[in-house]
Amino acid sequence: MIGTVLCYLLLPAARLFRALRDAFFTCRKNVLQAKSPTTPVGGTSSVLSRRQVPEEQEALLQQLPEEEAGRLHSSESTPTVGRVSVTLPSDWREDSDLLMTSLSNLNVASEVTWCSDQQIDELRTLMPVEPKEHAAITLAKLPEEESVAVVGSAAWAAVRTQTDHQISGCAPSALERKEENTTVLGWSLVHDTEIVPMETTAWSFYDTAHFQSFPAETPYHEILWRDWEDLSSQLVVPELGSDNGPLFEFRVMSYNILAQDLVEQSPDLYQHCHPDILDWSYRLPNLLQEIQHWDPDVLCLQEVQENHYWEQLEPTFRMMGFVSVYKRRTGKKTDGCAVCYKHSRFQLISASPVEYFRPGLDILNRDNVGLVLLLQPLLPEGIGQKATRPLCVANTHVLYNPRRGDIKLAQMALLLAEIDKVAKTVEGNYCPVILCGDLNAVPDSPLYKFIRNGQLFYHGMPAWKVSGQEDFSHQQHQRKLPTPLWHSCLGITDNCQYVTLCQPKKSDRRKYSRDFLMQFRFCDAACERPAHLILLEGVTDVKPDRPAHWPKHLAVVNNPDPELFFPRSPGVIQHGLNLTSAYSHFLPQKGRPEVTTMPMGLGATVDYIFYSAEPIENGNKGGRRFYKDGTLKLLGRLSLLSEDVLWLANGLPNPFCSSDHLCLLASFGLEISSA
Ligand code: KL2
Repeated sequence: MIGTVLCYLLLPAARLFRALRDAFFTCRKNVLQAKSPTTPVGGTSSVLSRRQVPEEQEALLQQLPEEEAGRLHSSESTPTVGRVSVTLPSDWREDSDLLMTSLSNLNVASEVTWCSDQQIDELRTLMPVEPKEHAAITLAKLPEEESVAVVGSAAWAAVRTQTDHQISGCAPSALERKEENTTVLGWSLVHDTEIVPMETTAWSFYDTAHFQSFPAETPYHEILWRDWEDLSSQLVVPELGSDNGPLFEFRVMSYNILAQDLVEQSPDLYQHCHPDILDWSYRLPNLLQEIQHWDPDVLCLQEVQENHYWEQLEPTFRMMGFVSVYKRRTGKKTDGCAVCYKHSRFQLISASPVEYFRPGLDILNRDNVGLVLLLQPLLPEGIGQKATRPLCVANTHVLYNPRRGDIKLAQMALLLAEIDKVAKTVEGNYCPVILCGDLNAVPDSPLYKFIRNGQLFYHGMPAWKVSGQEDFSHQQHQRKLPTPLWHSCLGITDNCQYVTLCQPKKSDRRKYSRDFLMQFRFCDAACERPAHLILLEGVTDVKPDRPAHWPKHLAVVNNPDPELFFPRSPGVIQHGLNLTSAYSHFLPQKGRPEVTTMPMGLGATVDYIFYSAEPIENGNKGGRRFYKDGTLKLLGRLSLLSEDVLWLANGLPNPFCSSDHLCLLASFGLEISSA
């Protein structure tokens, strides 16, 4: 009996404990690094950050035991990254709260197949604290309201008393939605009726023979360690002099969270994963905790499944203090993009969904979408008559198909045209722009260069080359990019601007192309017989028949009144947004490329955070632009990983990272000026 308990309960429990403790230290260290006050720019400017002990967190700190609060405040502390021995008794006591939280879950779990009732009873007797107490704490409910109201400073409204198991350093909120009986708490998320396999899987994974194994002594978080890179000290802003103003600091996350429907549609892509870790009930809490942990102010998500958005993500984000905007992909696709922003930090000016699908246009016949928000940063009170420029945030998930670079470029052109419209001020310049997304193109591919250099000569280019995902040069038939890339009826110039916005109307010189006029042949107005039309038999008494394949709507949907004739620049597309990447796509310390995803075990960067910068004059080498920070300053970022490191963790997703992409996180400072 004792042997059974030791083998089946205590050893797994010890491993579980080690995993939780490691997670605890990772969490704390990462947050301490990420949230440590930013070094003043050039030693002169101050960074106005709510992270310098914001009110909500201060209140929380007061609820924590003193030593925990002290640890949270201290940015110097370098926690021991846990390689915890399995000698239970001392460790058990030391972090019993953490362990108890997870062990208590076993008591409410109905599906713990490897634990008999008797074994659980015996385990209970080992618990130093009455388990029900913990279960009650873990699963305590919010007031029973159907929709969870945003209360006060909503982000932390759900935090209860100091008896909560707040893991210091983690965003200390306990979130729960009654309907799902789901609780986010520290690193463990628990269901009322069913144990979420986070705990079990996290350790039992080590023992599963068909996984690529790595030494059980090396916990996931150590393998997958991501440093916070503080870039603020590198900021040189000499022209601003010594009295440059404070900055509005905010963090932006871009994350492709892997829609569950896509997992289920392409199981072959995830054969390397244990089925349990692909389960949405396993992935959701992990994803939420990761987001909660890094605590972004702006969150750009891709592959957000619509039912998960409305039933789980949006309500949870609301409780975390986010306002969320969602755009589902067109057609039968069930996922889409979401942009969420903290309502304590931004006010929405406008939100523009962009559908790339345009009926009748082959180059835009896919169901991808984008979303462009204009946000007004909310400055803290008491800093006088100050203001910042609005911030334009765009998010997209571009077509995957590696062969169809033509479509990818056209999709990007549509998004850039919308950004141009949203971000352009009355004076004709742009407010700061942040463009996030999964672009399904690698760094230095033509698509990437187009965004970064503002220009692409594409004439005669094979379509597969655009994204750099795969080499199809050996194939006999290679689709070439058409010139011009898209039809004029799209109403978008080769500078990626809506025609109506870039050309004043000259009605006397308006010309319509034949192609443009032809698309009106079967429009509703054309099919309706004017009441006063003289009846001529066989001429004006018949309706034109719309062919079945003919689109019901006009190709131009977003742009009701385009100038229909405008000059094209064959073979070249441009944009004027001056965007550069928050990431360098290279890990200098490792001498390896950064990786944001691992399709079929091959690491690649396809996710980006681009931001507005100022081009350096004469800094154009071979078409590659060089930038310095402008109104928007890159203050830091969460380091990415290399492919070899992800291999050690069995690729993506794995028990620790619950998407097939890594999240990107960057911290920015926006100049504040006198209003
Ligand atoms: O690479 V992705 O994964 O940005 O994470 O975006 C698409 C692909 C996503 C939405 O279409 O589904 C994945 N082989 C591999 N992955 C595919 C394929 C495919 N043939 N088709 C779609 N996806």
